[in-house]
Amino acid sequence: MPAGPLPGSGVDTGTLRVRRIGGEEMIERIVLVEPASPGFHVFSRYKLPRLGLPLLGAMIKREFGVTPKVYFEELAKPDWSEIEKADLVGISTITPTAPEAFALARRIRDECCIPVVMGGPHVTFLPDEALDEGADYVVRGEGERTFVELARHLEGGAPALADIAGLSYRDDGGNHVHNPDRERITDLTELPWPDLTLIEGFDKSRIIPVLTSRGCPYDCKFCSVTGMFGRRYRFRETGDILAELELLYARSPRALFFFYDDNFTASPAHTKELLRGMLERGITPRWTAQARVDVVRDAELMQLMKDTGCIFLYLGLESINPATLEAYRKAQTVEDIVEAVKVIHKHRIKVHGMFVLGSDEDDRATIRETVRFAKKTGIDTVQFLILTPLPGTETYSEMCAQGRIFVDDWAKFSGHHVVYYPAKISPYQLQKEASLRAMLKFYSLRQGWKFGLMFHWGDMARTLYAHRMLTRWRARNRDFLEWLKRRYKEDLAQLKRRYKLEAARLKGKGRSAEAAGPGNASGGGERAGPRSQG
Ligand code: B12
Ligand code: SF4
Repeated sequence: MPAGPLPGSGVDTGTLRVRRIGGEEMIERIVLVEPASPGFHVFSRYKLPRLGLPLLGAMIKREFGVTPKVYFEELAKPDWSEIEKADLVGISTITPTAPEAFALARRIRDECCIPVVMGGPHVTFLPDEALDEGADYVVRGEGERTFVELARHLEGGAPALADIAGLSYRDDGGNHVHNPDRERITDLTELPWPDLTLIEGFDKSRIIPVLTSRGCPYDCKFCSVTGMFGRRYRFRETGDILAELELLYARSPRALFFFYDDNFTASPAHTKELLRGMLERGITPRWTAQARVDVVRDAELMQLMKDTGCIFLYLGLESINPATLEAYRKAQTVEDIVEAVKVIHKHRIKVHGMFVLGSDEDDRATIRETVRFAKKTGIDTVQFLILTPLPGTETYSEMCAQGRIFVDDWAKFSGHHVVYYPAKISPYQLQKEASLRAMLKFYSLRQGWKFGLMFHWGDMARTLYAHRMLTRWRARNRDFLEWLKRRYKEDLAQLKRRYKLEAARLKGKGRSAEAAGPGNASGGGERAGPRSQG
């Protein structure tokens, strides 16, 4: 490759390396990395990679005939010598893993001079940040085609960078360029199956992820799925899914299959066709999936789910506060939730309830009521997440505009930390109530031993494990909790001062308060933007 700036990278190619074979550049060695989660979550025990990288890996194999290395850091740390030898490194990131992803990108930029491309939901919505933090290229949205076109470009062929839809990069002057968005893939069946065997260390995994659809027509305010994959369901053909399942089941008959779809039963007709096909072909692993509460409206669907081996359903319950459900635009009622849990249990399938606490309609009582509700309805496992303004969501845009986000460490945007000012409760109280009290109440030691006395060993193990993870989480996050507490005290003191000044002003005695003005009186700028304080 001729020396000089690599088109679009803004980086001198005297240093960026692309292999030259027979006079042509070749992208031969590709390394793909998904960073580890920055902290514990209730799934920490299971090492679950997203499907983006094994899918891109399969694409690269198909289009270039080369086998990339895929590292999911929770299973295997990337081998640095492989990275040093690579022609292209791809890093995938969601918001909580962004700091780790950026650190890796910077290290590769500084030490190896290999082109780094980043993709995934976080950088899709904030590509400028990624370009500033070590990425040479950012692939926004669905990455399959954009990534292949970029690799072809880096080999010295067409298309030109400016013609690659969905790509962001730096031009020769170092300015950020964002090409127009790429159309989403209409026929998912044209994609290869994610190649899980590419993931280092995945052979020991007892959970097999499968994806049958993309997109979601609902538009929950806190969710970035619609921005990423669109508001229209796109389904793979049933025959294609069955063929993939057959292969995976033959390979790992004892594994638990996890349908990663945001709503596995989005189209009951499709799902029933798939489940019937599974029964006919004898594909009956234990499986689990994410669904909405309306899954229970179709009795035949529920029966087929049971018959094919469904053991657990992950339900986005979000809240038992009707005002919150409305504010989230969840399009479900508390009655729907109660009915769903009842019917699913009738089919001897367990329920994992996912709640999002801390809307502007929630206060301490709502959170305590939610725990009571979860216990009373017999939900088997729960996740009380804290509302998190994730880039790409309306919640994020709204809170940024209102200056309510006060944490600038993306690793804390995990659903386990309060990063914004809630409306009816202080950040510290929300943190204490939702991530500690609520979770510890649900996963109490007492509950664990109770399960033991009933010989429910699985429930007992789950409860005790969750309890242990929570106490470890509390120990690891002591500094953050202390910091929030201090802030809470400072906020209270500030409020008191404001109140006093206002009262004095109203009584006509507050000449000094008036002189200071409302900006000074409120301690102006205390609610800093997301990237201004830690
Ligand atoms: C399975 C899943 C999980 C699993 C595994 C998670 C993991 N390893 O991170 C579990 C249950 C553990 C989980 C947990 C969490 N999750 Co989750 N999860 C998903 C889910 C449902 C599917 C992921 C998937 O495989 N998608 C399908 C593949 C094909 O998409 P993809 O990986 O994004 O890849 C495509 C593009 O992004 C792009 N791309 C991706 N990487 C790269 C890299 C390169 C180089 C290129 C070129 C392109 C590219 O191309 C790919 C193909 O088109 C998604 C929703 C969704 N539909 O994606 C949420 C999702 C990823 N999760 C999300 C969140 C918020 C979380 C939690 C924070 C919530 C929580 N506390 O439970 C935790 C955090 C975990 C962590 N890692 O820190 C958000 C992330 C949003 C954001 N802005 O970051 C999503 C999008 C859901 C949402 N409601 O918005 N999750
Ligand atoms: S939370 Fe679930 S139902 Fe709501 S938009 Fe996201 S994927 Fe769709």
